[in-house]
This record gives sequence, structure tokens and C-alpha cells, in this order.
Amino acid sequence: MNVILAATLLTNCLLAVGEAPSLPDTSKMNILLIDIEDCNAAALGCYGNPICKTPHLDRFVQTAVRFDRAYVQAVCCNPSRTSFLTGYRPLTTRVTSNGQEMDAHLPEGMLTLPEYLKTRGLYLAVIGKLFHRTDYAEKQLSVFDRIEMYTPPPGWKGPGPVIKFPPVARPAGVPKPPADEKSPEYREWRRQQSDRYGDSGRAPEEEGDYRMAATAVALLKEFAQTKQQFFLAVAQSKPHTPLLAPKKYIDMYNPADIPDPPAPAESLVNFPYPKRAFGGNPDIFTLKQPTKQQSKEAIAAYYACLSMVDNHVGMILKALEETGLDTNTIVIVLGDHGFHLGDHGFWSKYSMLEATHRAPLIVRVPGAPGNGQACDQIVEFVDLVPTIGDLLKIDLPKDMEGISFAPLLADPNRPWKTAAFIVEDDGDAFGECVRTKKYSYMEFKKGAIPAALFDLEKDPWETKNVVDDPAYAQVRKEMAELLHAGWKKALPPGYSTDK
Ligand SMILES: [Ca+2]
Repeated sequence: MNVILAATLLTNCLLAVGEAPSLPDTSKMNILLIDIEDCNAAALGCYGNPICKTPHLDRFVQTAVRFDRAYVQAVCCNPSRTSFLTGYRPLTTRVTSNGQEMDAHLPEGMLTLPEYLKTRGLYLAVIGKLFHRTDYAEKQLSVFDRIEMYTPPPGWKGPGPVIKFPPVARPAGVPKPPADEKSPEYREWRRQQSDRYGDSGRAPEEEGDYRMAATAVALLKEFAQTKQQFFLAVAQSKPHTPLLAPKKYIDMYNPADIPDPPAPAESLVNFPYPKRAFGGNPDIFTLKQPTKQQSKEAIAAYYACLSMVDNHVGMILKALEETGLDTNTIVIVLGDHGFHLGDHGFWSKYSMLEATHRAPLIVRVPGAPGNGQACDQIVEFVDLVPTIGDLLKIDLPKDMEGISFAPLLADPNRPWKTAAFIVEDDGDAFGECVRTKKYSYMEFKKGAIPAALFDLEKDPWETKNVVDDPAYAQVRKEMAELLHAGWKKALPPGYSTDK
């Protein structure tokens, strides 16, 4: 049994004899943030998926709080990350789609997580992607002391890579990318690459995600020596497309064992989704829908990518334990948003349905009484910066649009938010959504349907839009009122935004 698990059990025993749950002093703790690209929470073994294997995350979840109802505020990378790295919602950050340069859109003076942490003097390190692109976040990236395996902003003068990896040969059959990234040829090359799934043709140690984990291990060993309070963000680029992983991970899954997607492609035919009118998808199966066999193979490949990521998370957590940093480091594992695995015939993110807007969020604060429990309360990713600010006792702007969920780390079952709010803006549809524990309601300003309502308790895969069903007239009215009233109407009991 490791130290954290033992501490969790001990804390739970103490609680059983009647002490009020509270967090230890976290203000001097380090933060390790692992962000997993395009990660469907329900696909993870550690979230209960019966096929996908994530043994390291399974073990981590036993020592952390697993949030089962964590919702992102936007349905693709750039706006979601901008929201959860600022503590403001997409309509306030003014970043609602992937094409908008974050720094040019943020209101004057709006800061991001690393900038807040810099004010507290933390040593800042990032490995791989954190913000959507370097050129969207040059000012924000410039505060990092270390930038590893990612293009630094112009003028950044940090140390070189902690590990120098040898170049990896392009696998046989993969054409060289065209040089001009703005050319139609490059876009076509990217589309073809994104459509691939299966064996990457690489050794596990050649994968970029492995190298990011190995870099994290090296930095943690360094931090254990310097003993400076740190923030380390580590990216995992999978399971973003292309769904490629080394053969040993692909071989873990037999496509024949994968059930068909639970929401058939014929459901929600009028529901707005990019490229649907053309028969394709933005990320994979870009030109046409897959056959049943291809669908099973792609889902198996997605699971393989998750098992690979799980192995890398295991490497990082092992290093944390071996260096002794685990007792003084807050660990946050999250996905930047979800991903559709063929439900409704969708094979990307970009919807306000559950597969996109629910994402994994697992948080371990050493010594937190809630560790080892699953939290069924609604939290929003916009709460991340307020939570970290709360844990590290950083003064944050009073008008932030998330709230600290630190109380749930002490007591995961206390009453909390009654709804989450999501914005969609992918060019084909602009919409807003409110999600309660029972229902999801959304309104679209463009597209074939003006509104949708799903009864998630009766119809967890959102196959039936009941917005015009007379039996749901009252629910529709209440959900529309909540959507228009906004997030302040869904705050926990007794919670005031007048801080
Ligand atoms: Ca993403």
C-alpha cells in the first residue's frame, strides 16, 4: 500500500469517529497537472468502462477524488482551455472557437493560471501543449521557466531540453508533410493523417507522449532536489486523432469485443454537427461514415491510445512517489473536453452532447478527506483556477465565473452546483446549453433546430429530443429559464458571488 492510500484510509477512519472534514494546509503544495487531449470520460476504465484498461489511473483514483459530473464550458480545445485556464466563461473570454487567437481576444488585463502562479513565485514548467497554440498565447507562455517539447514564444530564453531524444523515422507508407502549412496540400495531408487509426509503427519509447512523460519524470527528479514550489503541466496528445498507438497497445483490444455505438447514427438527424451534411466528421472518418467493422476498430484504437496514456500517467505518478513529492503535490488529471465514439454517427467533439461536454477530472490533494471517493456533484472546468487559487491562497479577481470546488475535496457528497453551462460555436451552429443532473437543454441560434431537451435519466445517450413533447413542457420552461438566468442561479446553497 502506498503512503497516500494509507493516509486516505487513516483520514477516513478519523472521519468515522465524527471529526468535521477539512483540508490540510495546501498553500505550499506543488501542482502537477496532466491534461489528456480529447478524452471521453466514459471511455476510461477508471470511469467504469468495462473494456478499456487503465490500471494506473484505477490506482490513482483510489487515492483521489474522481469527479463524475465535470463539464467543460466549450466543446473544443481552444475555448475550453481558455476558459479553464482563466476562470472565465467563453462569452467573457471572447474565445469561443478554435480559430480565435486567445491573447488577442481576452479582455484587457485578464490573466491565466500560470500568470497567477507566477505572482506567488512558483517555478513554472510545461511539457507539450497547454494553451491551444504558441502563437495564441505568447505572453502567457513567456512566464514559464521551462518549456519542454513545445514551441516556445519568440524571445523566450529558458534552458534547453532536459532530455535530448533521437529523431524518429517516419513509419513506412506515411508521406512527408508538405512544407507550407497554409497550403491546400498540407490540409489534405493533415486530413488523411487524422483519418488513420491502429498501429503507429513506432516503438513505445518513440511516441511523443512517452517522451513527454519521460521528460516529466526527469523534471520531477530535478524538483525533488531544488525543493522549490512548482507547477508542472504535462500534456498527452492522445487519444486525439490520429488514433495511433504502438502495436503492443493495439493488440490489447479485439475489435470483435467492441459493442456498436449505443446511440445509432439515425438518431438526432436534425441535430447540428459539423460536416454532417457532407457525410463526414471533422477528426476521423472525415469523408464518410465508417462501416460497423471500421467503427469497432476505431473504438478499439481509441482504447489503445488511452491505455498508452495510462501507462505514461503511471510513469509520472511513480516518479512522484519515488521522489517523495507525492506527499506535497496536488495532482490534477483532466481531459480538455470529450469525444464522440460513433454515437449518433459522430466522430469528433463539437457538440453540446454528453460525449463532448463531460470530461474526466480527477484531483488528489494529499491528506484530503475525500480521497478515494467519487463525487457525483456537478462541477465545471471554469472552477479550476478558483480552486487552485483557493488551495494555494492566491488573491484572484472577485468577478471570476467559476468557484472553488475545494470543499468537495473534503466532502464530495455535500450539496453543490445545480447545473453546468456550456457554449458551442463551431461555425455551423452557435448555441448555449445548461446541464442539470436530470436534463440537458440547449438553444441554437443557427441550424436546423432551435432547441433540444434530453431526459438524461431516461435516455442517457440522448437519442430523443423531447423539446416539443407536451409531457416535458414544464421542464422545458424551467430549463430555458435557468439557461437564460445563467450560472449564478446554479451555485451551491448559501453561496454568494459577492465575495
Ligand atoms: Ca482538444
